[in-house]
Amino acid sequence: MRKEDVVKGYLPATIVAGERGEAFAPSNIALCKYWGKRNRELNLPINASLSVSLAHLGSKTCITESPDGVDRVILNGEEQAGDSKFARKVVDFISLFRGDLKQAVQVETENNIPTAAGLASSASGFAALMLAVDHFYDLKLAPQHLSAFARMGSGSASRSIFNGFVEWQMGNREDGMDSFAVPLDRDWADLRIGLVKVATAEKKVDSRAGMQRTVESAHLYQSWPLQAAADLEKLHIAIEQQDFMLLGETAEQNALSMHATMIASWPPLLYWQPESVAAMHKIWDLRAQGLQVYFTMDAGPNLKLLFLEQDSADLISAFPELEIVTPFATT
Ligand code: 2P0
Repeated sequence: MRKEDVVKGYLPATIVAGERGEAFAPSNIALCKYWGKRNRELNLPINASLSVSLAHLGSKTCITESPDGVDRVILNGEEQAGDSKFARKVVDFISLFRGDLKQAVQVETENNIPTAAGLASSASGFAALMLAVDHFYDLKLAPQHLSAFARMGSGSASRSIFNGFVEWQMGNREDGMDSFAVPLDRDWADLRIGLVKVATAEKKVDSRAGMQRTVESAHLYQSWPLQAAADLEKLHIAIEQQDFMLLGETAEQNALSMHATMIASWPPLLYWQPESVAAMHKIWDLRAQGLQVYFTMDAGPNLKLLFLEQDSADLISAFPELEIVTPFATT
C-alpha cells in the first residue's frame, strides 16, 4: 500500500493553502526502542515503543508560498539543493498532502537541539513538518492521524507529535492507521535526561538501513519483540508508580538488548566507540557507589543519562560537559 493512497482518504475534498503554517515539535528519547519494521513503505514497526519528549529541544518549521514557483527548503538558515536527500524527503512529504494544488512552497526549519548532543532530528523534524502542513493547508487532522502521518516521514516522529511520556502503538492494520502514538497522562517533575557527547562523526549506517540489516541477518532479533513487550509493561508500572530504579533499569536493559541485536547482524553493526564503552563503565561505577543513574543509547555512539534532580550536582561533577534536559519543565 502506498503512502499517498492511505493519506488521500483523510484529506478534505479541496485543498486550499493559507498564508503561513508554523509549528514546533520536541525531540524524543525512547526508553523502549523502536527497532525493526514490518512495512518499510509506511514505517510500521515490529514492536511498540515508549519515549519521553525533550520539552523545548526540537524543531521549528514554517511553510509559506514559494516566492518564485520553485519548492525551496531551508535548514538552519541554509538553503538546501533541490536534489539533496533532505530537500527531496521534505518536498515528497508535503506532496502527500497538497493534492492537485500546483502551488510551490518554501519550508524553513530550525533545530535548537544542541549539535553537541549528537541527537537525531528526524523525529522532531517530521513531526514539526506534519503540524506545519496541517496548519498551512488547514487540514484539521485529528492528533492520532497527525501522529500516523508523521510516522510515514520517520517512525520516531509519530512520538514527537506529543509532549511528555508517549507510547507508539504498533497497530496491526494493513494501512497502518492504528499505528500512532498516544501521550500518557503522567508527568515526572524531577526526572532529568543528561546528554553525553562522546563522538560527533557522521554515522556510516543510518537507523533505517541499520534496522533493516538487523531484521534480515540477526537470529538474535527474534527475541527482540518479546524483550520490548516485557519492557513496555515494566515502564508503564515505573511511570505509574514513579519507581525510578525500575524506569532506569528497564530503559538501560532495553537499549543494550537492542544493541545486542545490532551487534549480532551481518555485517556487524556496532555504533559504540571506545569512549561510549568508557562512559558505560563510568556509569556502572557511579551506580556501584550509590548514585542512581542509568543510560540509554540510540543508533549512535552517544549516551543519554537518566537521573533525578537531586543528583544533578553529582552528575555534573562526573560529566562536566553534561547537557541537562528537564522533560517536564513547567516554563
Ligand atoms: C527509537 N531509533 O525508538 C529508535 C532507537 C533509533 C534507535 O527511532 O526509518 O529515524 O525514519 O522510521 O525513526 C530512529 O529511527 O527511522 C529511531 P525511520 P527513525 O528512537
